Amino acid sequence: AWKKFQAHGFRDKDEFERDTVRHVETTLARSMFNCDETAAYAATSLAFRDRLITQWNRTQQRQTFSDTKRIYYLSLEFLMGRALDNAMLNVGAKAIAKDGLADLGFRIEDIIAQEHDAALGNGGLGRLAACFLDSMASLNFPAWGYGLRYRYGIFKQEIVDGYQVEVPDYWLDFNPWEFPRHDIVVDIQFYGNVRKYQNDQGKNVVTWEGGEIVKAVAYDVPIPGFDTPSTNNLRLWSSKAASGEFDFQKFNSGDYESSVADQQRAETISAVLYPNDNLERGKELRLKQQYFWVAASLYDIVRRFKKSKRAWSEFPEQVAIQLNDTHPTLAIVELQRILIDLEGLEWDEAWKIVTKTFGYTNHTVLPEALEKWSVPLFQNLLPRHLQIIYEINLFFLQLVEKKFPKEREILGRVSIIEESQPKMVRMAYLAIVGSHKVNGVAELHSDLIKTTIFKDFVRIFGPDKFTNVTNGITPRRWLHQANPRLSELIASKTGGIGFLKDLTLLNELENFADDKEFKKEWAEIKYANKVRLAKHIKTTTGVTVNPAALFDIQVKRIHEYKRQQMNIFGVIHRYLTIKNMSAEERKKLAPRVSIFGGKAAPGYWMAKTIIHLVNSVGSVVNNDKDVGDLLKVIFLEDYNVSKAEMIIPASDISEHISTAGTEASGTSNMKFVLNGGLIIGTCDGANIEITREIGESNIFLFGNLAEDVEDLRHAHNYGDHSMDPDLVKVFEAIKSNMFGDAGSFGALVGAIEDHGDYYLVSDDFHSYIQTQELVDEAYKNQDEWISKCIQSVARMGFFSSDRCINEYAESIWNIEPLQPESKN
Ligand code: 26Q
Repeated sequence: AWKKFQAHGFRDKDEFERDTVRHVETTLARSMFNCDETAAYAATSLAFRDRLITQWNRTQQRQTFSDTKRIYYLSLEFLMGRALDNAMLNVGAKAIAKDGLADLGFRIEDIIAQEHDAALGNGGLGRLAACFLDSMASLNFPAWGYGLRYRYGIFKQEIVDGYQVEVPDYWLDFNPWEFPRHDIVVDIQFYGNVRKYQNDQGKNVVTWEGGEIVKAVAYDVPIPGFDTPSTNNLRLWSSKAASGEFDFQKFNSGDYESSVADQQRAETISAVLYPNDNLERGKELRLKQQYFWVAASLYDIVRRFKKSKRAWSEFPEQVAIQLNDTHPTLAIVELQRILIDLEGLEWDEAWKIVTKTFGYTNHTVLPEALEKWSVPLFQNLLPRHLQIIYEINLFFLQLVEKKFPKEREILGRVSIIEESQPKMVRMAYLAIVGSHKVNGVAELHSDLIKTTIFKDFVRIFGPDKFTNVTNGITPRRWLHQANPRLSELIASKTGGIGFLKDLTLLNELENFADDKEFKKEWAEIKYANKVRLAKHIKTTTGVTVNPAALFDIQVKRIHEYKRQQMNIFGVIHRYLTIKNMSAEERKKLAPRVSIFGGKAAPGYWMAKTIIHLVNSVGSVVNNDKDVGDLLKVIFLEDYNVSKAEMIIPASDISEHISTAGTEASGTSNMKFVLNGGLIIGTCDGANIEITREIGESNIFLFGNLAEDVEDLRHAHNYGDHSMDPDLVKVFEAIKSNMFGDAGSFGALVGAIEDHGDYYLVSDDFHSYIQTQELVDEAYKNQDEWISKCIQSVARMGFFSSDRCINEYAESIWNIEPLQPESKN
């Protein structure tokens, strides 16, 4: 199987070496004698990039000539991580590169580690977009991603004295994976005025005039498929002043500063990724980013369609646009504007085309994350778009009125305009009205949106408009790349690497869940992965952890709903328990390492307090001689995609413990199980489907159910609730200044004790602690534990993003793959 791959890579290591040396000596203009790791990384990347470009051009040509439908995936976030390792594996030439680099005096791991993560995303939503690009290319779908080329991705996190400090992530210094397209530039308009008049033929026309123009410049990133020559495109837009470098007129008239300021203002649009995850804040610059990116992308898509000289009515047969959350919802309005204002179509005809083209994916039910924009802000920035939104709303409300003539109240509830002070545009409602399909990202989540936040819309449009597509992950990056030894072991038992293209082939592993030899190798690989993480912990935190201890990991964005606070309270409970034990009792305890990682949004005070508490508990526990190896508490700095690739394969148990009904899906739960770790979790998001697939006996579920959350919250607010006694003891310990000044943690404790415990930490604490004790017991029986892990992996086939993309293709996009041309 590997032989076949090499067709897209290098013939042999000599060819690889020749190309790499040539890039060192010519492209980089350096001599091989002073070629350091940075230069070796650059040259290796360029050598692989050359291979990708050839395949990429072929793929694009073929897609153009075949003239079939394309998918456009619009996402403000693409959390790609590193590209070189992925490129080597997808073209199937990593072994060759390894040998070649060794000849040149380098270890391939060190070269891979030179690359800076492309961190153009916050968390789950951004990484999902990256997994989808991998699957769409690997399945030979003609698909383009469209996003923003942020100069600064998500900030780098440093921990200083236990507190998070944010450092800008300037990542574009040297990026061999992007191609500037200085010939693909789109003018984007903001502000200005709308004028309506009759033209010479007596037709009513609308123009949008004046305001300011910013240029959008395209940068293309090749997306290689796995085991296929198909190489798709990710197009990222960068903003530039319309007047070029700076305004010469202003410059010559002596107004130098303001000419530079204009340029900087334009470049600000694509300067920085907003670091909020599941929180919206209504900043004008964010809306500017959205329109800038959406308008440039649609201009590009429409231009490509117009080349085909087809009738506009065929647009939805040629183009499917998927909206990754509401962030690109303006695309609906922009396409309607293009069709009626610029192309002269009638409203109804245009609107039919628009709604057939778009699909909207919802990723949250949290009210604070639902996007809303103030009408005055909109009016000023995008006056014509606001008019069109009002028009869309008018027609929509007329339809609702006709359907429910006796229900006046429904109109206010579903209106795209919220009648508040100021009025607000509800982006999710606009996205629903302007799309032909709306999907949630896991079964429970898709059910919840139908019965809660969007229930009126289900009555209006009927249930068929709403559907579920459970998330998935790419097994290429999250198994083959992150855990090569496990991938190889699986390949040896499932008939080669075919499982990486059809993950249901993992089923074969069921036969080895009790195979002694296989289990031994399995355990050795897990241990080696834990040793690797232990080394990383030692070098980054100075703490020594025992790789034989149970590694308990929670890595994800820090958020109250994800309940890292419950985890650390559980750790404190464990610490207090150990302190009260006799030496005899301590001997029976399973040693544990509690590992946390994740970024807090810079303005999210409570999340930052959680990080501070974890670090404070760590410095007490890790230095307590009584405790020794029995408990260590680690906070890993700057969690990102490349660190995830090292951390996830090293888990024994990982935590997915959100308040039931709050985590739309979660995707790291899938990554952990696929890498042979078990999980402790609530009945939330995709945990439920994971349980159904792998079996209840292979997962540690606990806590209240989503259907009971509302009543529990109600009880809290009416004083009908008493705090969990174990949690009270934990709070007493915190209040005794055991982990430093209790005042720093007052808000965290207060939110639970005095302010309604919105995320139900107290309600779930007891079952959480009990379930952790079950984990301790289960881990002592290593033989059974490993069997559970193997059985779980064997049943994870469903969670491939390939399955997920095939579902989108069939039920939303109505599109088929385009087989690549054969080599000859
Ligand atoms: C919105 C407006 C203004 C500024 C920022 C935002 C914003 C940015 C990012 C809102 C939300 C996000 C990210 C959301 C997210 O990552 N959601 C996660 O999506 C995953 C993929 O579907 C799910 O698995 C997670 O459950 C969900 O939390």
